[in-house]
Amino acid sequence: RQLEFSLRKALERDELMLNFQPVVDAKTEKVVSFEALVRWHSPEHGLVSPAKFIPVAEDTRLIVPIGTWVMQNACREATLWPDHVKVNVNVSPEQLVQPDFVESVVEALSHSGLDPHRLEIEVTESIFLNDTEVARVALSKVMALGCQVALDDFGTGYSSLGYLRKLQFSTIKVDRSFVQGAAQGSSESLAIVRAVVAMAQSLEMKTTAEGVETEEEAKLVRDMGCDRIQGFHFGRPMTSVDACALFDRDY
Ligand code: G
Ligand code: G
Ligand code: MN
Ligand code: NA
Repeated sequence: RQLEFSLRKALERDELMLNFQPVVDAKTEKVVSFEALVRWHSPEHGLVSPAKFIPVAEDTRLIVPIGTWVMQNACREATLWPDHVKVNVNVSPEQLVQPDFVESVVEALSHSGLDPHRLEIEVTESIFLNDTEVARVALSKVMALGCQVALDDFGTGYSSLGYLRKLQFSTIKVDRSFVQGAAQGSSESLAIVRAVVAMAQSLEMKTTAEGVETEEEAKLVRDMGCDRIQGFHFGRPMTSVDACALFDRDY
């Protein structure tokens, strides 16, 4: 594919960029973290959405060097923010099961000087479909370094809940389909968000509501007990310069 050919060159031609989307505390609405989201400005294809090129990268294993690049640059960027602000980095299943994954995290932390406690890795339930034990061991090792691990897009995968007994995730991210469904009055979505929040609380995990676009949605998820909120209402993915500028104000 043509996209694949261009993507192979993207790293060496320096075409990838990171954007950062704020995650706020549900009560104080202050920024507690930024999620790093990769962007690709291709001379041949224009601005390509990660929803389009990440799957290509995963199929071709290009996700490994791209993921390493994202990890290094996200950690370095986070050192420019106040100490209480974390960085969330998405990690694909294929990346997680590389033998040198843990080493690459250690390297990103040591090169940047970022405190491991300020790094939260985001994985989806799909990591528990294949190579379950390899994934679990890799995550245990990064947790032992002091990093946190969040479960992204929770409820949209096909995995069982058994793995929740084996790994102490710091955070469950409630997928935006449930958040927006609940806000539109779907009683099923409401019930699901409530159940996820209750489950997270009893497992001593935090919840982040994703895809919050309006004040009403923010109020709803706050009232349902979500700890943190992410979504266009509090900030779109932005450049690192804009992310830093937020701290010149009252955050
Ligand atoms: O930023 P946006 O909402 O367009 O992202 C679309 C998808 O791409 C999301 O599922 C997001 O998790 C994924 N994505 C964005 N950046 C990264 C990244 O650095 N690594 C991986 N593995 N996925 C990413
Ligand atoms: O899969 P993951 O949760 O990592 O994906 C993050 C994606 O969600 C990014 O592409 C980001 O642009 C998108 N996103 C973030 N906030 C919102 C929102 O409020 N509404 C919608 N529709 N998408 C959002
Ligand atoms: Mn994510
Ligand atoms: Na998500």
